[in-house]
Amino acid sequence: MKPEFQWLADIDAAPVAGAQRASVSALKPLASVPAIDPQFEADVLEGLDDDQKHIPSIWLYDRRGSELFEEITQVTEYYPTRTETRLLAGLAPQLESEIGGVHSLIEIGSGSSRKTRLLLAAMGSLVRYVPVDISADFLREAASGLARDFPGLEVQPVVADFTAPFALPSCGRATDDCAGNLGFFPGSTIGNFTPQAAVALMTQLGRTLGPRSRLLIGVDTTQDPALLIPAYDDAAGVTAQFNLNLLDRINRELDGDFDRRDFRHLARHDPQHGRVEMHLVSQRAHEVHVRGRTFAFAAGETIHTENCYKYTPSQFLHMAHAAHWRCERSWQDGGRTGFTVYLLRRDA
Ligand code: AVJ
Repeated sequence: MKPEFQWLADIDAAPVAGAQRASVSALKPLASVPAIDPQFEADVLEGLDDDQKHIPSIWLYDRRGSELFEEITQVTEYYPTRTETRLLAGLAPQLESEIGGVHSLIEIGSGSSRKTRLLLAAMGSLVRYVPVDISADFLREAASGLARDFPGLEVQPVVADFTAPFALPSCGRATDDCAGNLGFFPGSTIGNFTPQAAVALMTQLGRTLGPRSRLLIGVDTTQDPALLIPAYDDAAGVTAQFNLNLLDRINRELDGDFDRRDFRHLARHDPQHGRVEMHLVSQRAHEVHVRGRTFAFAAGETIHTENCYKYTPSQFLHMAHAAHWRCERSWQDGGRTGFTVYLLRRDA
């Protein structure tokens, strides 16, 4: 193995990220009760106890966080969304002839489902849309909007943490008819995962989607700090609000007493890991309480809240192969970002 891929050395043995987590529940049209999530509590209490305080980025996406992320996708400095949307608009009309007989589109971490419309409009063979997202209310709204606009389409939302194995709802077809499954994992969300976790996730998605299924996945490759830093620290401060919302969520759901004025948003580029990191920086020495526990902050101490890896094509293809996917086609942005959409196929 070449040194640049040394970090891939032991990924084959890596366990599925978060496999111990809660399982899927079907989406029910209930009033939303913000139940306390024991995993959230455990992640926060453990993460704040570490030398480098950290909280897994999945917890940024409550209702408010998902709304703020949608706002981020609209700010000028945030190039990934519009770059990927442009790529998808170009490739969508080619997909149907490229891959015939696709009946189900399964979107991983669906958010507002905006990019999905491009695919649904271009692929007449699709009869079923399965959006999978952790934010139930957000998912419900996006799903009902799509069901309204594509009346012939069966929409089957799944509320799930997709980092844990989840089952696809039955599509009433022969169980081995997976060649018609097209997974859709846009937004470079794969960048939230370390190389090991990304391979584990793609392996698990391959099992869920089934033999001979496909995966259309967007991956940001940008390494230029002049593009990256403003994208993760926009002038209007939307990304800062998104990051700080995590403190409000802890206060609300875990009896915390964070004062967001004591923290500042920080985005920093780590060229060695090829990633952007988001942190919340304590502005003074102080103590915070969560669930009756006390956590001390030094001035300048940070909570690491997100990693956004920018995988190069060779890194990404290495990971895809390790997860038993092969590349059928790819479409790369010709501009400064190098953002790439890959069409992967699972052999068996
Ligand atoms: C949702 C992981 C794709 O990494 O660009 C955007 C998250 N965080 N701004 C990204 C994010 C701050 C976003 N992903």
